[in-house]
Amino acid sequence: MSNKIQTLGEFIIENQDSFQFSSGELSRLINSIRLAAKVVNHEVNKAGLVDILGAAGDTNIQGEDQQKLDVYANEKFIQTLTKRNIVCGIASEEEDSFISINSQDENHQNKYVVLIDPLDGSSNIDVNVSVGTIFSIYRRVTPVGTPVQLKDFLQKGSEQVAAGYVVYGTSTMLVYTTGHGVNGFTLNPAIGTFYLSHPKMEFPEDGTMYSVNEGNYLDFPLGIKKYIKYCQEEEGDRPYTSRYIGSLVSDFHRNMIKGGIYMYPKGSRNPDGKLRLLYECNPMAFIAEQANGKSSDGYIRTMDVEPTELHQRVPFVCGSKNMVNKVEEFMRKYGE
Ligand code: AHM
Ligand code: MG
Repeated sequence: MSNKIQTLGEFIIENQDSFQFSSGELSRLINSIRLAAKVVNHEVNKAGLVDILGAAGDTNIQGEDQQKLDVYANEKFIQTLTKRNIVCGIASEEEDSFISINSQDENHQNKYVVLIDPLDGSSNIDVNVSVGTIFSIYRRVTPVGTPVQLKDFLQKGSEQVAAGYVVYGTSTMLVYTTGHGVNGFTLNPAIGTFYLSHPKMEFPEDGTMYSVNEGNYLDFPLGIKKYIKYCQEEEGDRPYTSRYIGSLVSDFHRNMIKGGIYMYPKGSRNPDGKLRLLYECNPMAFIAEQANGKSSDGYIRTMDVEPTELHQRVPFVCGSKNMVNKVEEFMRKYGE
């Protein structure tokens, strides 16, 4: 093997054979996401120029309407996946219902559906803080050549074929898994190429960081309150510190590299938690497990939760294995 740094394109081709029943379709799908991510990245990076280029809702100098970035990202991902004719269905945080692609065409043999949060953490865009894209890929359960149905999307997280995220941060990274570990690729913006920069990413088994919106503390289940206190209390040399960006992808990414836990528990304002099972929690859970981490709703494994609706919310606790185990221990002991 040469010492040449691998590009994402090369990596996808080289690893194609490791997919069961590989036909190149999944590789093409990940390639399309790579392409759309680059387009969205370009736009996200211009967000700070809003005073010069005009804010969302304005008309720019070319007479084009300026769009909100989350709407723009949604359009770009959907357009790319639709035009290249790679998937049979898409569900997005930005769309009320799922989209069926080429549903009238019996010859349409595509077998994958994608669930996507095109721009998560979008309240951070206006203030130049990292945002991300999250995606989750399943094999459809209904026959190919027929229109997709809701049940193609309402599959348990454990059925995912691939999942990943893009973090538009100080540098832009695409991190994904196809069930054979987690690899991270950093974009070289000068030439528009992603390079394998973080092979075989893993959560440290123990971490020091806890990420939670403590503004909601009074609302939290007792088990979570006790866990936060456990992290805060000076007893022995507990190493914990708090880090919360409020952008799931960025908080997760940091915790995976440094060791930590992300929590969005239920509360009276968010009785089922805030985050969405199908395109926020499950893909992050798949990545976490593939990276030696763990994810649960405080009691049961995120990827074992039975989905009942497209935009379903669940409590979410995800990160270094021993930290998630500790939260589950507190939840069992103290409960709600
Ligand atoms: P969004 O899908 O509306 O962007 O919400 C998801 C985001 C996550 O990225 C982040 O971790 C969380 O919401 C922050 O919520 P809060 O502001 O309540 O702490
Ligand atoms: Mg979101």
